[in-house]
Amino acid sequence: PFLENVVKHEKFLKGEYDTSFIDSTPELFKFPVRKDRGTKMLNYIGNVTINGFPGIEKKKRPVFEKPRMPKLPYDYPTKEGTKQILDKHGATGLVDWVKQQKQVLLTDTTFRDAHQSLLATRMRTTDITHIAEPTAKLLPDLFSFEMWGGATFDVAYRFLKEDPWERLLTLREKIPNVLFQMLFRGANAVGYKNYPDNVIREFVNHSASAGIDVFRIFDSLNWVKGMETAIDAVRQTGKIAEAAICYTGDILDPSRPKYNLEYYKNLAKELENQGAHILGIKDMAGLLKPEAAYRLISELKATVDIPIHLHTHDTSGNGIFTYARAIDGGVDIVDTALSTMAGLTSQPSANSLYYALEGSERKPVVNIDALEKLSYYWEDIRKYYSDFESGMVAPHSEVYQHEMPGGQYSNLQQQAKAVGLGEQWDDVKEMYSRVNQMFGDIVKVTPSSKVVGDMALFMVQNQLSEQDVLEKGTSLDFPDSVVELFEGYLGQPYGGFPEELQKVILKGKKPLEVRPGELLEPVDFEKLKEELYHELNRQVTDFEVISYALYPKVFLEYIKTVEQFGNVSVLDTPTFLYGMRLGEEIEVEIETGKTLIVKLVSIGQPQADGTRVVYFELNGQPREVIIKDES
Ligand code: 3PY
Ligand code: ZN
Repeated sequence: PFLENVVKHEKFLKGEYDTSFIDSTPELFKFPVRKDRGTKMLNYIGNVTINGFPGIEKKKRPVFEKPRMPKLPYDYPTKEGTKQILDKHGATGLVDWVKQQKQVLLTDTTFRDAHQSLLATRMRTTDITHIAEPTAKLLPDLFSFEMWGGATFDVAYRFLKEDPWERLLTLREKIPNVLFQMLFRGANAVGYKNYPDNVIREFVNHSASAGIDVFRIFDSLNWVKGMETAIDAVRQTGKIAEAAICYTGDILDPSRPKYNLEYYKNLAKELENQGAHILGIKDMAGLLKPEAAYRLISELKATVDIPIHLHTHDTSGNGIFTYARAIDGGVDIVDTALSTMAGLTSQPSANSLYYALEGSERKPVVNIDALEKLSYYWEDIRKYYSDFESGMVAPHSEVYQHEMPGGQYSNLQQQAKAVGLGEQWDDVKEMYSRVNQMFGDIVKVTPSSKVVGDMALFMVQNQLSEQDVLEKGTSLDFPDSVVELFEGYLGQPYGGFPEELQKVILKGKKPLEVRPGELLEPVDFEKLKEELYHELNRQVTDFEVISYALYPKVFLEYIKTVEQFGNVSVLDTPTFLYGMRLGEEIEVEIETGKTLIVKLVSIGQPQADGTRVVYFELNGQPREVIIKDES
């Protein structure tokens, strides 16, 4: 690209540059042999065909039906929506509009939380972008699409080998009419630890400029101080700061008074004073029971002036009932997913809620046929990812006991298996709730939920009781995440840490009492850019620099994969996850208008060095690649 710029420069074209050094410097013309894009792609396909994909049981590529797409006339209009209201009237204009609506508004989470909670966040960009334009046309009346943030950011790099910014930019082009919403973990951004304040600001600015309109900001301990920087940063961009309270405990249970109605009312008031445009209630585990929802929402409506946006998970099977009562209580917006991506650990179904509110003046304005047609698409797409399903097939009311967030359940289950505790999964769940009590009954959501999970595994594995931890603690090597929590690196829990346990865990170390972001050295982005430039040997974008600041190792690992295999995000998902069947032919559009036709011809026997030759045809020409068989 640099040379291209030089030779296109007007001075160069006019011959005003002295370029004689080019003639006298022959080494400039020695280029490294670059593997072309086609070969890199064949290497990827050959490799996944022979060695499989991490997390997927090795098997021949299943035969999938072509996903059903809604059929729309080519000139079907894209109606203006909430995005235009925000762009024309600003954040307060949008908030006023929300307040004027009689019907309940819907956020669709299919693009983010639904697959984070059902399919371990593995949904690839191509499967989302294919349905994006029809979705924009068919659902113009939604409040927003939750389509970014949470775990999607690092999973994109780590497992899908694609660029999360690219997803955001592409979707924004295809969906111009409805607000885009992201989940933002306050001082932890889209990571698992606190970042310096300037990283938070930089991230918010770039996300806003790339297309995010609504930032749902939460703190994993409901610590308002941990949300301040993010709320302020979002307000400065002119976008919408939805500050969220994580719902935990049970306001109906008098034996658990810590998180009572007063607690939530005080927090709500505090967040409103802090500048929130919308109050989010983030019920990440699905603990908010229907009657509690009615009480909580009606009391909060009387406490704050800003609209209220409720998020729940349908794990217990009570999600629609909870929403119905929250709607009676006056909630303004609720989070739903398209039916085939809804239910269980995901959000309640939009389709079901539509029918549940038949006859109510608050029934959402949405095209039910559109919801059904779009659901067909997701029913077909979901099959690609079946190996990432949690195995939960029925409502799971036990969630009221263990209080594990929707997105954590299958993860922790995998973690337990990995350390040999698969058989003791029921003990781990029980220990999870005991650890919560031991920690003083804390909010459990990423990343604090991970700490509780780590400690539960640690205690089951080492057969420790609460008493053992206190008595033998000084000789125990606690998981790092547990030590960091008690050091104050995730902020301060409501009511403080249990002192005796904190002393045992910290072994004499002094805990933080201020916001970690105040102490963390600001990141020098110019310096980081320079560093990355040298590392990658090319110009880097600001987006890349931020990703590198957040996840240095994961980001560089991703870059390495791209160097090895090219841009694998252009492959269809069956090929990406399962490779190809013998004799199969696929088309890959490597860039707009440039399509490669790939046929898998045969696979050679393993050689003495463990490699196999894989024979392809690429656009009709024979090509072979050598793949190491890892089996
Ligand atoms: C996340 O932080 O990714 C969550 O979805 C928390 O509920
Ligand atoms: Zn959620």
